Amino acid sequence: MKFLFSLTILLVIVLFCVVGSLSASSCKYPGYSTQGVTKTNNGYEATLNLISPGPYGNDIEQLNFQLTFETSQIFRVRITDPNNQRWEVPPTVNKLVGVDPESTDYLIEFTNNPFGFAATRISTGEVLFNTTQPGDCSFNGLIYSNYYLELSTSFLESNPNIYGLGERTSQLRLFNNFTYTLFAKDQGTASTPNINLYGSHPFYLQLSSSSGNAHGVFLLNSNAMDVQLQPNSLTYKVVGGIFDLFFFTGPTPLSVIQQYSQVIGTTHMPSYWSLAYHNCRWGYHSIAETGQVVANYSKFNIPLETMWNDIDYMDSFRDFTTDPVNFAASDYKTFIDGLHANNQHYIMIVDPGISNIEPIYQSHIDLMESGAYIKAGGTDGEPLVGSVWPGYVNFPDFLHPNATEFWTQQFERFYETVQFDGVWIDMNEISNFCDGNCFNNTDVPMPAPEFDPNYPPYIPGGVPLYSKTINMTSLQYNNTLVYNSHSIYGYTEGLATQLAVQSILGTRSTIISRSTFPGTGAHFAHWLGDNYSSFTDMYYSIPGMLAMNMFGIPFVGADICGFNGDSNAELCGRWLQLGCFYPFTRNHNTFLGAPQEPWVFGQEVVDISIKAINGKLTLLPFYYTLFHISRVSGDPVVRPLFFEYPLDPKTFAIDQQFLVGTSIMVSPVLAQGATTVSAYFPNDVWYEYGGNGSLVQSVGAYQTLDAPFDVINVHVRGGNIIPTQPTSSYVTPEDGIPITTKISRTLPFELIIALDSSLQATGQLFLDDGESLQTYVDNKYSFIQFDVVSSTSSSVYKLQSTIINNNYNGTATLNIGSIQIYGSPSVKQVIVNGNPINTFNAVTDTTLAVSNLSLSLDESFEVDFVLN
Ligand code: MIG
Repeated sequence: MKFLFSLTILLVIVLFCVVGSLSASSCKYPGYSTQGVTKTNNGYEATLNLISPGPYGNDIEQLNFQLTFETSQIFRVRITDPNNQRWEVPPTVNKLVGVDPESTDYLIEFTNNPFGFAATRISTGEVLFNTTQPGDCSFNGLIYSNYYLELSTSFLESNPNIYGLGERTSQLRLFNNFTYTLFAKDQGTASTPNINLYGSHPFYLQLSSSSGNAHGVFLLNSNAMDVQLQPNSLTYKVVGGIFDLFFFTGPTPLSVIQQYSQVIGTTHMPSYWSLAYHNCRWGYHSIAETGQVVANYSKFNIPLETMWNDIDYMDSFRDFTTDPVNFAASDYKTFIDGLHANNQHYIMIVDPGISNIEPIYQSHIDLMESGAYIKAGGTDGEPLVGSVWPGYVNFPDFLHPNATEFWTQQFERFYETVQFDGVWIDMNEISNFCDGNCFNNTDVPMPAPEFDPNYPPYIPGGVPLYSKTINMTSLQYNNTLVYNSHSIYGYTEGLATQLAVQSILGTRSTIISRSTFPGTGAHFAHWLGDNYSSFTDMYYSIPGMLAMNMFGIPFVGADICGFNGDSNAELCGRWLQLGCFYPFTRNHNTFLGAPQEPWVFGQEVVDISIKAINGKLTLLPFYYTLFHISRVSGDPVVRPLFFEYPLDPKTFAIDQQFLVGTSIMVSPVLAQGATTVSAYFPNDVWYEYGGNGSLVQSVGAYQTLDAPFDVINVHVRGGNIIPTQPTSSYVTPEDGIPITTKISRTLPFELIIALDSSLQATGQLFLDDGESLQTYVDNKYSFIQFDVVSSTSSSVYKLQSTIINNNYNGTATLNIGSIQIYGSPSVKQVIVNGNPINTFNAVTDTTLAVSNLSLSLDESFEVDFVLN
């Protein structure tokens, strides 16, 4: 295969020599040619010359092509204009790898006229990316003009599995005949599926159906774009910037994401508490009402970790103010002090728009003094005026060097009144209630007479770019056209917010943003935006969350019980159960939505919520460990089934089930009225999680599982050890508040051991204080490895712990109280560190429970299970 491919290239080259400089293509848009590609120290470079103009004029005659080997599995291609500095995403966004590898897993080959490049996976000969225009002209050659760039690749196999290209509401595996638009926009997930939403993530993962190998491609570009998928090709149609592409050769889906994370940064470590249950709504009109909700959570014994307020708390919807009547400062303080006394937390919303209407207030004065505001194009630097909740506003310019100081100053002042623990940043696409510049339209003159950035010659998505946002003619720092920087606004706001909050709290910040861009996950988190209270939208939350995990934003979740519309007992009960498996678990509702706190639906939903939240608290050591692993290696926290079973085509489109880590499979009910669920079990060893830990008998097939209203089906994969801290050992004091993470993280651990068919299993546990900055870098953490080892011949299997790191000073106070073993043969004796014990019993023929242990986590231990 590879040989044939090289031969073809050779023939083509020979042909070029014969025909000289004449184009070898008779297609309309053959693109560029080169006199030759030069090998550099760690890659290739070439000068490209325009053969014939593209469809929109303003073609750049000469281009610079540069390919660098970043690592053995990552290479980067940059195509730039050597004579003109075009817009590039600021370097803060990506962390470059820049290692010159000694050998690479990929082979790069070129055609000179027209110019094209192809990357082959050396081990298999699979062509991963090939821009060479096909003889049938089914796609164009490279087009590179001022306001329009186009590049295509052909696929090795038709209709490949493609994932990514967000943000949108869509099934997990993308359609093969569809054009996906990428451009940050305030449109809710409840709108039409597949359209572009709040963030832009020009990354895709491609999985070969025949080999099970995966590779990934990231286009580092913040301009509006369409990515057109056809059965045999993928085409980027971008309205600006440069082609700056990163290629990841995998070959597993997991390694593709790890490699992508090497470029964009691995996740930030969330605070431990932020992984527990949050309650929010738009329409808690006062501190009294907010406080009543918190009190109700206590009254109904539902473990509430964090209470939120929406824009209701503000004075006339102005950022950094509080309503003097309904959220009076003294009441506010008393309320938050109360939360903190109960080990609960508080988060409120902040929007980017700063009110500029009379009476002018301090934040506006500060913004104007800082100079860090977005300016209306075509003026002498007048601030651009948009309209959001407070009315007319100006927007901070987070590319401006003064912006962070301005923003920090606002939060510092606000913190004197409101002692928040995290910040929710919304409307940062930027969302604008009128299109463009609604106050005056002074910014009509365009940067070039023939070019209106609101209506570029090619409009991705077909909708004028300024719709629902500010004019594309607006200017940020250094005369940056918002046309170019639009989709990184939320990302840059998040960075400033993170710095502000960290400096105030001195601990990890908890920032949840609506708009995101590659690199976001390294700094803050995301919720999936305005969904609808419907079973359909509950389903869409799963592919939404899985896609974000592929985009390096593992801390993500959807509005539980649904945002728009009214929820109901059945939907909310089901959604609470699913939502307690999201990494980010928050119930949130819209202003006019009927209340949807668990108790409004009666005791049954209250019970469901208690069980679901306790389930998450119980699993938090596992989730937290997954976040640590994600931070170190870039692994997703939740992932699609195909990540673990890339050779099983039945998993490729599954997005109604998902995995937590590699080892827990969640199969929720997503249909109204259903009391069973059809779940696929990949060919492996699976046990029911909880209950009796019974073995799933038939694998490699769909099974119908019982799913009464209060049950979400969860299974553990053989070969894994899951560290848990069951909350069942905690008794809520009669007049006290329900459990929070402050307590749950001190409880005795229970190891859930799911043995594989050779009686082996492995797992990890990461521990630290849950909130200090840099515990990993500063070596203030513990990391423990658990292994079950056995040899087929022996009559014993052993659980061993290995302390890999022991520098969290709370480790000694933690201990393992019990162990559950799924898949155990009959055991006659259990020996703990050499001493036989008798506190074990067979729950079933294959499930063994060991209780009354007290194995300190800061000492390694061994437990021997002697078989009958
Ligand atoms: O124009 O702050 O997505 O979660 O409740 C709506 C009010 C503005 C949109 C957010 C939603 C939030 C709402 N916001």
